[in-house]
Amino acid sequence: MNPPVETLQQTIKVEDDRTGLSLETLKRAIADNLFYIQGKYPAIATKNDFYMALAYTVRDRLLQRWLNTTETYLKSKVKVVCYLSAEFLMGPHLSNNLVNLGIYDQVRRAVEESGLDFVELREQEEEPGLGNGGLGRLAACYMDSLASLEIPAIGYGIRYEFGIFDQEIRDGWQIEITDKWLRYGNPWEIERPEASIDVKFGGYTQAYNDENGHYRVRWIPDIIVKGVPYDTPILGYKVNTANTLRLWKAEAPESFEFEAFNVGDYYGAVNEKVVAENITKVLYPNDEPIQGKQLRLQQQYFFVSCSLQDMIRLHLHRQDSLDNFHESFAVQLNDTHPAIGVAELMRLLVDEHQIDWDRAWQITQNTFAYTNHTLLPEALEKWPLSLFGRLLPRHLQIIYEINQRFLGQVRAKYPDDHQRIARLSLIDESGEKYIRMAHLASVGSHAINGVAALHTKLLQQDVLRDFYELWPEKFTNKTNGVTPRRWIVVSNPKLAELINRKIGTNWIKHLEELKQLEAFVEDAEFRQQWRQIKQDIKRDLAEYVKKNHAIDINPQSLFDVQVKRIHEYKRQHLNALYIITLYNQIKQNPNIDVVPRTFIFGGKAAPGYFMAKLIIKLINSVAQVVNNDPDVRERLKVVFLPDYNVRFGQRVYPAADLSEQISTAGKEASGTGNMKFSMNGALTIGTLDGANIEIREEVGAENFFLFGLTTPEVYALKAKGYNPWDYYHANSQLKTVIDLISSGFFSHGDTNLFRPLVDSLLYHDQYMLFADYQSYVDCQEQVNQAYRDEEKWTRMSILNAVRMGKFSSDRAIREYCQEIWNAQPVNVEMQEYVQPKP
Ligand code: 9GP
Repeated sequence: MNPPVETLQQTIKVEDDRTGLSLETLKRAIADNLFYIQGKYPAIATKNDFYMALAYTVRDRLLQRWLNTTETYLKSKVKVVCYLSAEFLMGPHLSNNLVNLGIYDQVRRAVEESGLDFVELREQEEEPGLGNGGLGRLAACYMDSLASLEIPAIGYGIRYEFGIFDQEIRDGWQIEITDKWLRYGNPWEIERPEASIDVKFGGYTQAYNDENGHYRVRWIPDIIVKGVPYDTPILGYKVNTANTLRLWKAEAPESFEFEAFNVGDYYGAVNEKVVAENITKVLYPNDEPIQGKQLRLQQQYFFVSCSLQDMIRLHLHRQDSLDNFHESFAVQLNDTHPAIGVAELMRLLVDEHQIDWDRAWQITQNTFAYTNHTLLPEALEKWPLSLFGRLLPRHLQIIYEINQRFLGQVRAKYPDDHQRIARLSLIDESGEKYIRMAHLASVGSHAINGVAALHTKLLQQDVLRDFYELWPEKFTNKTNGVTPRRWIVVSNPKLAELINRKIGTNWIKHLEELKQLEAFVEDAEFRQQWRQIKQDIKRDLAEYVKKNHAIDINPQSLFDVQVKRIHEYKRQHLNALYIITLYNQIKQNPNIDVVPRTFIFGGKAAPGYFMAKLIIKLINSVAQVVNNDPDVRERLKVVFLPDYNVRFGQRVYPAADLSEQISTAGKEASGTGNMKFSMNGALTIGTLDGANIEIREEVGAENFFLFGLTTPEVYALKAKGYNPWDYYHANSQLKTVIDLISSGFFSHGDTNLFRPLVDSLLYHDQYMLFADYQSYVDCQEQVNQAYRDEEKWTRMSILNAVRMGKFSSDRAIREYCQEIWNAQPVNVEMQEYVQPKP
């Protein structure tokens, strides 16, 4: 038998097929899993079978840690952070687990020595796309940091059967394809039917007096749906802590099915099942008006109720009374999607556990904290009262009661300020009545935070101003962060290796230590190595694009990348206007000396968001013309890479030279892509928006390409009366670009195709592209000049990456732990592996 491998904090002492880390053991485990789990032998196995066998081999090596972690939490009274989120955009698990276990190279060798292609198997993994973008990916980064910092945590969410749609591009348009990520099974999760939970919907309430004569309310629902948990281990980086991501799947309770079946209503029984299972069928793409979407409210209530009932069960397993529930759990509301939790916890405490209202309210407020992720008014959730009352009659009563007590407090502080009272109310009564979920979250939480300094300031001044005036002490800022494990070590192994050679590996858990690399900025050899890595990755990406999309791109050109959701406020079309500007310059003077650039776009548009889809069409139409014009001669290339997702992000961030962060100031709450680019040595062209401001502060103004209006300037211009026509008439370059689009030049002569986009710019330009256009074009010229000086560019690139310490999600999580959750790390001791008794 081979000796155990010392890769982890503690050695696993027993070398067996499920835990062993020697090459021989790993090879045998893969072969065994192929045979015993997949039921295949190599000659008939598919690539996916081999991937599954490998994934189970890795999962086995997580289990000891996972079970020890769970046991540690159950045995002691540690405080557990519960991250409630309707989205977790985890991305592929395999590589991340290998890195965090510290066995990447060992497993890779075992796979290769088994005669298999490691990269090919790795690419088999279907990524769980259970989120739309930034908000869901942030939740995933935070899960990684919580485990790496050894903070007890559970991520609670929804196990959507279909995640974010797969995107195809046909004739330049986005086409949505259902994401069947569970088609071949998911080796990382374990179903726990024994821990299922019932959730009620609809019906009515009844008042009664209990045996002590106390007034009580009971809820008699129309239907009951069963929530079945599926658990995925989330291992920290080289620690024993493996926390749990618990996602709920909706099913019909069997008893209901049988009842109908027994009376001969077979179809009724099956229908019940269909209705129940619908709840967790599909992720809602964001940016669509969701008001009135009953299923969405059902989803939110379903996962929140399951999660809170689960917490109560866990709490009562450890202690007798719910009186100190808030000392057991810190519950973070990731945006307003789980805000119904405030009313649900009150219902559970008051109706089901007979705790009196005032005490229940203290517990509730001490339990919850709320993160706001957007200032866009259309994204602030509100539910029509009628719909809400039909689905959750008891919660409506509870919300009324919370509101009445809350407005009583407000009245006491601001007597006769009726407007303020109407503004603060949990119910919007200005027209059709709505429940304001951000208000429910704010009232029911002890802490409220934004996700970047500017965003928090704007929340305080604007969206939640009345709440800020009422409770300034509740507000804090928690600037977002991203995990360096996935976004450097997994995505950019060559860069990680170079850093390791220079300063060791401590930076992976203490990103601020990257600063030590500043000492090497003047080292020509180091700069050469840095450049070479970027070059190699760009070449790999060029090969990938050639192979998968049949487009030739020049790896020597400046890779200018904008990848993120497609939205007017993110202004992908401003980027397109610049491309057309450059194109016009070349057409006017075909021998002009321009810096060769490849413009790379990626991102999905919400299926119902017409303008965003038209922006995709515009980019592809411009690409068609530019890429096929002989005058351009390979100096400009435009590619829209379909189906941008976590896996593709891992490929593209390390390859970027320039990161486009060009939202209208005051619109992007934070951004996290901006951080991933910089960490991988891309320079940013950006506005003073979201976390860009803090990134620029950290990397230095001289290493950041800044353009555009500031937020106060945007507000002032709006107040003064913004007229896009003024810019159109005053700027001949801009006018030429707009006229060219209008003329049908990019649409085979069709002058109608892009009219909605052009008209929206000319007549409204809500996101002020015209106002920022010239500043953007000028700034892009500075980018060109900087790129011509290779050594200067490399220095800037290095300084960007090594000054990114602040943007590790570890820093963000530490702040949440200290300032909001009051949660401490807990050491998980590894138990000696116990062989099952024969
Ligand atoms: O738009 C914000 C984005 O700026 C931020 O980085 C991310 C994580 O905090 O959240 C996004 N918001 C949403 O996805 C929906 O509110």
